[in-house]
Amino acid sequence: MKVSLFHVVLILLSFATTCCSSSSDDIKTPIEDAQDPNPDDDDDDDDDDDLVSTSVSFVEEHGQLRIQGTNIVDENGDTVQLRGMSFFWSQWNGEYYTAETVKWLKDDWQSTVVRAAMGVDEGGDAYINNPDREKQKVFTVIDAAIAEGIYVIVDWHSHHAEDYVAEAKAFFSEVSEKYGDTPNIIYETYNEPLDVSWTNTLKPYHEDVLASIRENDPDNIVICGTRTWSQRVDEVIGNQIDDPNIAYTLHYYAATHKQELRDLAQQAVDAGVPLFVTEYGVSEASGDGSIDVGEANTWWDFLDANNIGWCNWSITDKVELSAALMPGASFQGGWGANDLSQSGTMVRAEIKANN
Ligand code: DCB
Repeated sequence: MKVSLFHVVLILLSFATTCCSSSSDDIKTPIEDAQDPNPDDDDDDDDDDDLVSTSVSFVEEHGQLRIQGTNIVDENGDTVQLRGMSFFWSQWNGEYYTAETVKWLKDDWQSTVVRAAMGVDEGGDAYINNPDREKQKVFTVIDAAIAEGIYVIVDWHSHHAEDYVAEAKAFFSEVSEKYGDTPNIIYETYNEPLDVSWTNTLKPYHEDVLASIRENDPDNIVICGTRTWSQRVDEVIGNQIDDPNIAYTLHYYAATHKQELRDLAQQAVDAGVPLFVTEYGVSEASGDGSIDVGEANTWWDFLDANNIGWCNWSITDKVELSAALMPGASFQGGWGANDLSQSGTMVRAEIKANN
């Protein structure tokens, strides 16, 4: 039988009136949600603008975070231990700073946090020389984290941040002005200081940058780096920054740093210093060398026992053992088992088992 275009239009019209007049249209099915690139937005751009999503994102569930004692707690006062991935230095592997990668890390890895590690000064072609380009990569990750309903750490990734105070203040002022009213943002003012004094250099640096943030954002958490690659969290004891929502950075590489560093961290926690592991590796401190599976597990147990949140170093396909990805892995997520390194496989399993 020959069906005319007129018949097709009639059939479609009658289907549209019966199915779309019912109020069941207000609820999206899980399948519709899974196909929707932004299941949590209002879908104002499509015809049926009264669609309401039934899924609640992680940030919708937990809302504004704050520090209570040594823990991060959510808007209901319940402890939250964030687990997720750090991107690599933005100036060297910024191709992974995509909305699709963030979405994949949330959907497939079940990450509840990601960290944008904006390269500041290293290598001569980072933020200091190309501020707009590097900032745009960070904004892409922040926007995607907000769209996906996960938390995002904005990291000033440098070993010499005290040499760029004005630049750090301008950057964090801009970020906090743009995003300070969303609960998603966590600021990390200085990735890894070298051997400089907490009291004389680092604390004043953090206080200075913090002031730029607090002009725009009174309450989101700020994480502050500590002496020698963010290891000497014990030096903060009795000398904390005067703000209710500060955590201090602890970094470790499991094949290098072991019980001795856990002991320093435990001292800090026992003295009331809140910690966050904004990066760690299961490899040696070089980011390569060897992987220590036993120590990686001992560290995860330690972090869980103390409710310490973490991001793993890192989302890159560089040929090094801390890299989560194998060479050539897509910049848009969608990674299969063969795209993940040993580290990536271990860390993804750890996140999925706990988040
Ligand atoms: C930290 C840095 C991070 C660095 C990793 C692994 O540095 F925050 O940026 O990442 O840990 O070393 C590495 C990449 C390499 C890249 C190198 C460039 O994985 O591919 O070539 O950055 O700098 C640490 C952490 C601990 C220690 C030393 C460093 N430590 N460090 O304990 O001695 O020298 O960067």
